[in-house]
Amino acid sequence: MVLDNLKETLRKSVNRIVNSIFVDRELIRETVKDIQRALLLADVEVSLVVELGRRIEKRALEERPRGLGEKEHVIKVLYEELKAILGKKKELPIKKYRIMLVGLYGQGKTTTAAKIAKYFKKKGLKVGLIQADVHRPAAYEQLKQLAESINVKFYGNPSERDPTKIIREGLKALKDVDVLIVDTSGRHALEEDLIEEMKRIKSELSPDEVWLIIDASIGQKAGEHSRVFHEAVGITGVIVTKMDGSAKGGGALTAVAKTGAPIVFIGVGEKVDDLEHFDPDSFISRLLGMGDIKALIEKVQEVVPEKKAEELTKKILSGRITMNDVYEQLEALLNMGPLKRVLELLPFGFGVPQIDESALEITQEKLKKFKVIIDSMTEEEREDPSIIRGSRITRIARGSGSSEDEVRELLKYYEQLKTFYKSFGRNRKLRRALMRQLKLT
Ligand SMILES: Nc1nc2c(ncn2[C@@H]2O[C@H](COP(=O)(O)OP(=O)(O)O)[C@@H](O)[C@H]2O)c(=O)[nH]1
Ligand SMILES: [Mg+2]
Repeated sequence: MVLDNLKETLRKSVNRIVNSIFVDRELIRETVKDIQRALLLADVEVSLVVELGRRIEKRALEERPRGLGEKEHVIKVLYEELKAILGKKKELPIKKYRIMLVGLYGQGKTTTAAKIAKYFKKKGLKVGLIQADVHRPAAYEQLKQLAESINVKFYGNPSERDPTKIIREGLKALKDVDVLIVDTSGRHALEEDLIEEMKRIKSELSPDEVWLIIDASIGQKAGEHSRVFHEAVGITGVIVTKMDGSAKGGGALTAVAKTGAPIVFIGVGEKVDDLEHFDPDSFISRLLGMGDIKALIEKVQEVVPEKKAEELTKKILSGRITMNDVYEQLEALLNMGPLKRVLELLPFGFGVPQIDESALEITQEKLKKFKVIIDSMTEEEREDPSIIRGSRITRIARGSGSSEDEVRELLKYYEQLKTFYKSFGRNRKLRRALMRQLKLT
């Protein structure tokens, strides 16, 4: 697993906080020390670790949690500060898209090209791969076989020495694909002729994205690595591979984030499915083992600024939830069981509003299926599921390997949840409690 040691320490820390009778300076100091030690073991840069510890301690002790319990406050600070050192999530638009992959030998470029192809294919898009690595004779066969195994289009020409010609021909051969992914040659180091070659390919291809592939085992050096590639050819994102095998993953991730380059994906194994869209939010939640309470902390307990609180209340009261909300809830449900229990954790001190429970009781299997289907939706569709009709249903079904009926079933589930949320709005007692919780009255 990714960063096992760090995960274990973080979970222990969260548990210690949760189980403590009260939160005092000593508890916070000890927690911070443990976390710092684990971060250093994960190869995170010393000054970053020191600074992080300082901020956690300061905020945990000095900020006055308005409406939040002390323990929740400390956990929230941990979560926010850890998240901050991982940078921002990179959204991946679902549209016509050309991606050029760059990087040195052996970093995982070719493997990752196929993984990305599979990722977009699962979104229901037509994907094509081009092999423009003219330096490694085996590269052609390697990518061709991978392309066949995931059933996406492929173009390459093992007898051509000029990568720009391959690009030109490839663009013609694969002109009907939505997402085009181009694998390129590496070198042992960032030499002049590699820079030259990358620039020529880039100008021939006009990619929307240039992603640098970095092996996590180089640790903190990933920062400098990312910077020099950016200077040479201009990168729009980084993919850190072999996160499964390296103890230095923490160093690689934080060093890259520090350069300001977004981390797009992480590679977590040798198989084509071993790729994760990188999201600091869920990454940290998982490390902390709080996938389940994250939604609660964020949506309800967080003492949000007045304006955001208003938005949130309106959203809940009007039942204007998105598929992203449903997705988060599914995660919680998969972890914790019935929605009823999740709701009981909400600090309302009231019962759960009257709902038709049978409507919300669905099998774990179905929940998992729903998650896969939501994975195949675009951001736009997740925000506004009402646009999902006709050909969109077909595309989503194809991308997620499910039937159109299953997609419709999820849409129905979504409508039920919406109605359920609206019942917050109709129940005056609950409504008042919610308003009070959000400090609006
Ligand atoms: N464990 C693990 N191995 C990986 C990952 N990504 C790539 N590899 C392996 O790294 C080696 C080099 O990969 P390759 O794609 O050929 O690198 P390239 O030279 O940059 O194209 C291969 O043995 C891959 O199976 C990953 O995320 N995890
Ligand atoms: Mg390769």
